[in-house]
Formats: sequence, C-alpha cells, structure tokens
Amino acid sequence: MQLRLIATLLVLFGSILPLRGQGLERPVEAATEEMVVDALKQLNCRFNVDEWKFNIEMGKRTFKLYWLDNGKRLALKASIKGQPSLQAINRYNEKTASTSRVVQNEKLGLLLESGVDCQLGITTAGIRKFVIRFVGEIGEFETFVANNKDVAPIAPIDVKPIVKGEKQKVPMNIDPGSDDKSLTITFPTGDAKWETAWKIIWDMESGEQANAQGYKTIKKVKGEDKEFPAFRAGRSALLFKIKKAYFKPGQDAEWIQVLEDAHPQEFYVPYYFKNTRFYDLRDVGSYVGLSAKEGGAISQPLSKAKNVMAELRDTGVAYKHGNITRRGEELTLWANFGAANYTYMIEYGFRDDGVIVFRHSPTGYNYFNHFDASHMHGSYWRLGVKLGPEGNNETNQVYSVNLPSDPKQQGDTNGKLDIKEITKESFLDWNAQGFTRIRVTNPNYTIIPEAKDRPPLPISYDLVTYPQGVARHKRNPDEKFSLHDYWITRADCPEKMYVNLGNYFFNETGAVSPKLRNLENQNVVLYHSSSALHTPRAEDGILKGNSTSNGQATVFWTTFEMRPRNLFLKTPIYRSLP
Ligand SMILES: [Cu+2]
Repeated sequence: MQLRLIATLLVLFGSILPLRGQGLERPVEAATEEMVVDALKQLNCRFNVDEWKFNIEMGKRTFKLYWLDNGKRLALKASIKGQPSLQAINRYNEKTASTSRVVQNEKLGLLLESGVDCQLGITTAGIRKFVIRFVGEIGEFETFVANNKDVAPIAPIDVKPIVKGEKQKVPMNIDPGSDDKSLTITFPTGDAKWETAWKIIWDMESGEQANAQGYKTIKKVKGEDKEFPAFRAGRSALLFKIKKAYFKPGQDAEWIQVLEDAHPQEFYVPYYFKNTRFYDLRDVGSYVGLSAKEGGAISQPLSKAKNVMAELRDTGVAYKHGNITRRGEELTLWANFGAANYTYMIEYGFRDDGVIVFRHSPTGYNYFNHFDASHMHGSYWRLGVKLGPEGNNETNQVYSVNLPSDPKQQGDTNGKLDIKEITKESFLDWNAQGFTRIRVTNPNYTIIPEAKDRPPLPISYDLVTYPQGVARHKRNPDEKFSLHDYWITRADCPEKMYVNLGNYFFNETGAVSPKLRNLENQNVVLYHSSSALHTPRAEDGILKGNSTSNGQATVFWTTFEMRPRNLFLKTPIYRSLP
C-alpha cells in the first residue's frame, strides 16, 4: 500500500488549492488518496502524509486518518489526554458515543476511534463530513472526560515496619476535622501500586439523635396506636453506624457506594428459662470507651470519645495456586456495647477485596448462674444499601438467589440458580439447601460487557449469611420481627425499626399488610439478624455466680457478609510471590 501522490511530510494548506467535485460527485466503493487529500484541503486543515497514514491538525486538535485496504476502509484515531475510569469509558461507549468508540491502548493510551466502510459508497464530501463529525466527537469526549474525573486522588499512605511489642497506627488517611469519622484506606497497605480502597464515614449516635431522625415506636394506648420516640433520650451512644461506605475496585475506578446507614439496631436476648428477656440496646446499655491497649498490633482508638477501634488485620491466604498467592487484609472497625452484666462486640470488617463482614458477639457475665439458663443473643441489623457511584446510585434492584434442590431443576437443561426479583416490600427466609442470598444490583452500572450468550452483568452485592441456627421467638406478641430472616423495605419506608417490622408487615389478624409498597427500583434497606445460642457452661464462669472474680463468657461470633459481584474484571489484587 503506497501513496504515489505525496511524499512524506508534505504540508499543505487547503485554501491554496481549488475545490473539486463538490455537489457533482458520485459515490465510489473505495476512497482514493486524492479524494482524502481533497477533503482535507477543503477543510482548511494542516496535514502531512506518512505512507497510508495522514497526520492531521485541525484547530487545536491533532489526529490521524488511516487509508486502509486501498481505500475500502478509512479510520480516524485521536489520542485523548486524561485518565477516565474503565467504567466511565464503558459508559461513554454504551450511552454517549454515536459513531466513535473509546479504547484503552496499552502503548498509545486512550484513543477515540471511528471508522467508515467505503464499500457502501463514499464521496469526497462524505470523507469531509466523516472528519468534521469526528472532530466534534473529540470535543464531546474531552468534555465527558473532564466531567467524569474521579473524586480527589488518595494521598500516599505511609507504613512503618512493625517492631514486635510495639503498637502502630493503622495506615489510613483520616479527614481533618472529622473527629476520625471519615477515613480512607488503600490495599495492599504500604504499596504505591495499591489496587483497592475503602472510604468510610461512621458515627456513634445517641438515642436523642436517632429519635430526631424519626426512629419511632408505636404502642397501643387505650386501644389506639400512638407514636413514641424509639430510644431513650440522652447523649450516650446507642447506634454504631456506618453512615456511608464507598469501595474503589482499582486506582482508576470510580468510588462505588455500597452502604448508606448500616447498624445493629437491637440486641434482643430472650431466655428460654423463666421467659426473662431484654431489649438491651433499647432499654439497657450504650457503647463504651476503649483503651488503646485493647487494640491489636496495628490499631488505634478513634474519635475524641475513643469508642471505636480501628484495626488492620491479616485475614489469611486470599487465594493460592502454586506461587500465585497473597495474604488478605481487612480494616476492622469495632466497638463494645455495654449492657449491664453483658457486653456485645460489634465489628465491621472492610476487606481488601470489597467484602464487608458484619460480626456480633456476646461476652461478659451471665445473668443467671444456672446451667439450664439457655438464651439467645440476637443481633438485629439494619443495612441501608445504595449501590453505585455518586450520581448513579439511586436505582437498585433486589433479588433472592437460591440453589434449587429438586434434581429436575438441577439437570443439564436447567442447572441454573433460582433468581427471583423482589419487586415489593417483602420478608423471606434463609433456606439451608438453597444457600439463600439476597442480591442488590445497580442495573445502570456495568463493567462486565455483554457477550454472545448473555447481557451485560450489572454490579451487585450479595448478602451472604453464616447462620449457626435460625432464631424464631413466638412466645410473646412483640416478637414478630423474629419470624423471618430477611425483611426488605424501601429506603423511604416510614418504619425504620427492626423490632417493629412485625407490625409493619402484618396486620392484627396476622395477614400480610396491604400497605406494603412496591420497591420501584429505589434504594432499599435489608434487615437481617444473626443469632448465637448460649448454653451456659462452666467455662462461662457460672459455677460460683455472676462475679468479676469468677470469669466471664468468652466471645462467640455471629457473622454475615456483603460480597461484591461483578465489580472486578478479574480476581481482586491478583499477585504472585516476589
Ligand atoms: Cu449469654
């Protein structure tokens, strides 16, 4: 392929030469080099030719026109400055780009490309329009890149080597003036080539603050429903909230919000022995101050109140095959809710692979010094979910996901999970054989493109639970909130209290309430409980009674997690041993 007409680096000014062929031209099936030259001359642009490649300068923009297959195809390519995230590029290609598309080239960086198949018929005027439109699209894409810049880059985080016995601070950035309540961590920690990050905004809220946010309870007064503030007024900390959590699945990726107000909302402890029962969060205790000494090797208490510990933990091997392996990390934020004789440990684990682990454990002194005083320690969580980047996180869908146990449904022709969209405020139960998960997706945000056999896969988070058992309490009429494992409401649901969900979902006859609303693809709140059955043993220090000198019940955790799905193009932080 050669250009006979022009030697390399011939610079022409279009205005010098006469126009030719305008208006009279018939379409041909291959563009000649002369047609390209004419078109460029008519556009008054500077250009030079390097064999089959035209280097063009038009206005402030430079780009290349490729004369391919003896003119059967023409392609335009422009190098674009800027570093939009992969997701932003995909979004541009899917939604904004009309005749061009953006590709990330390993050597050349970001390229905007457009092509024309001349075999369908091409004229000089057509080439001219092709170039003009492309110049317009460069401008559009530059504007798109400017408007889709990611939020402020994360400043490098300093990590010092660990000296045995010494304590180190967690390698994270704390936003000044936030009372340690707004923080960012990158993973792997201490690595300039970090690959994932969490931005977390947490708070400890008092009953007074929660009541002001509309946390109410309804009680019957003389046969009529009356609203009362949900919590005890006062300043002590009752709600340990993750107000917002954002995950970044790559240095160039957008921050993806996951949580919007998540917290344990009740610690309900019914004793089967004597029907003694406690709503410990509502009625008894509050979160307590912590000592720095209680934290691990890499830890620090947070905020002036020091009632939350930040701790960096090694979570063991994240994956392994041969020398392709690495150890995982988790930023744990933990607190302790003191409720008279008992206390509860509450942990949020923000893992380097995007998983959030929610843990609760009782510990402390048994209420009854009796081996038969078995009781349930229930932790009732509100999980506000708002999945997606800022500006695109208001549309979410919810699904239940179950493995079918009927062999017919598991057969070769089916063999698919039973995935059902939940379109209305609902409750459902965990099914052991179904490995039930609740999935929240953002149908408007996809990084896994469409393939031959499937549509694009939206980003999702699965609520995956690890129950030791399923606690149902039916002895008392106010325990209806324990009758199901998952409750799903809209984020704007007037009922914000887990312990009142029974009254919201059912009417007095026990029938499902007609007031339940459609989810309408809005943000949702998932309510889920995790329970630990405590069957007292000598190791709990009960033989000689409930005393500090006699020992206490050690922790026994309940756990569930929110697990990302299709937020990455490959295994997160995929590395080999050095
Ligand atoms: Cu107990």
